[in-house]
Amino acid sequence: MTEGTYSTGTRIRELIVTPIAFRDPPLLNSSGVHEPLALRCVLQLVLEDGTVGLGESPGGSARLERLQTAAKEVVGRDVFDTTALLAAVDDALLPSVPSSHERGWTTSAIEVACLDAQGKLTGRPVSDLLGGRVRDAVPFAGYLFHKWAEHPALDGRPAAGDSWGEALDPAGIVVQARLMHERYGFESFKLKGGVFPPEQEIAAIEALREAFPDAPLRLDPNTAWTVETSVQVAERLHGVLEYLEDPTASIPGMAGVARSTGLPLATNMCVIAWEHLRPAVEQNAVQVLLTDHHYWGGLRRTRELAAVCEAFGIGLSMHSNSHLGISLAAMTHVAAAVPNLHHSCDTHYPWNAADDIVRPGVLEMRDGAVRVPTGPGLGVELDHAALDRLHRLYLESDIRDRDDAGYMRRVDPGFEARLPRW
Ligand code: GKR
Ligand code: MG
Repeated sequence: MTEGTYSTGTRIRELIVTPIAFRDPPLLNSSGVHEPLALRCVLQLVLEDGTVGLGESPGGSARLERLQTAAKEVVGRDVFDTTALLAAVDDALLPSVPSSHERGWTTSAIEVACLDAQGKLTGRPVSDLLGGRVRDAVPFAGYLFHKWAEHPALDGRPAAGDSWGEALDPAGIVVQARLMHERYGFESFKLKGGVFPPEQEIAAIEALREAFPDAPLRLDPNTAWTVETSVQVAERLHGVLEYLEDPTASIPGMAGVARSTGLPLATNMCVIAWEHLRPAVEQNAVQVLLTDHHYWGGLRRTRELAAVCEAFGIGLSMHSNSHLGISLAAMTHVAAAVPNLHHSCDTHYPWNAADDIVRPGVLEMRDGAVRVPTGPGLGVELDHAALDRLHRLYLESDIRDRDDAGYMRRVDPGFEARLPRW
């Protein structure tokens, strides 16, 4: 299509990037603990006819700066010319951002905003623009974390608790899973591990199995274990877990574990860019890939990734990080349009939903699933008052980059984020 074919109304007038901060509970992981505020960037892609496409990206100073660079690149381009537009953004970032994975975070957020705008212009949901949905609701897993009861009092801030309470042992994890089930109806669970010695985390999984005899379970220690420890845990939990996620680091490390166990291994850490697929397949390092449109370059690229996984017999699940409703909507649309989604998707949403920046009503987590929005675009509406409030919270806070280890050290000065730890 030549440039002249487009209507001027579909040209991009402006990309507004708003950094925000929202409350996050003290969730523990192998790097430390979540700070009281998590960061995201909200994108509003404004077209000449006034249509606005929404996007959401992880925050942090480097990602914010890249989005601001990209904002200059997209002005004047046609919103339907997405392939060329994203290539231009990628080219603009290339000199300063050599990692294709890192550039993927920026192009993805912009692609989602373009698709939202395209959906609004055509009156079709984003899932239709991805080929149509093959399911009306997308299943998610209850994402369990060891956690403190409250954020400690620091810097003159009072201690801040939440409605989930403490979970520092297997019994606490089961209580949390029951709450997740009661509040959202989750039928499958993922436990974030790498916090306590493997023996305790095996006990937590066994306690979950007893409490939920039929629920698919998974465990993710974020590379806290050596190959040897990973093999031992895999032996103990074979037949209990549906998969073991990132027990150890790197493609060769995961391949070493895979050679000694029949338990499927999953990753969102060692296969995070296109160039990782070939060695992972050659070494049979992973049997399940956790996709994440936020860094695989967008929703269309995620569909393409799903096709590659299908070709190589790799199962598909979905990764998440602390996020809000624009991301949840995008995750739901793409998950609905991927036929070979084999597992329920991850989501942090229950931990952060109270601070959402989209209006309530569309994205309800019910029976462990989110119904695919059927309105135009992503189907969600920005709550401008909530966006302003969270932007002010960002400006007033001194958090500019996620630092789980640094925050942990303020509470436990001897903490070392050493991996593998066991
Ligand atoms: O939120 O602490 C966390 C998680 O550990 C997150 O940072 C991971 O990226 O959820 C993620 C995972 O599955 O590895
Ligand atoms: Mg993971």
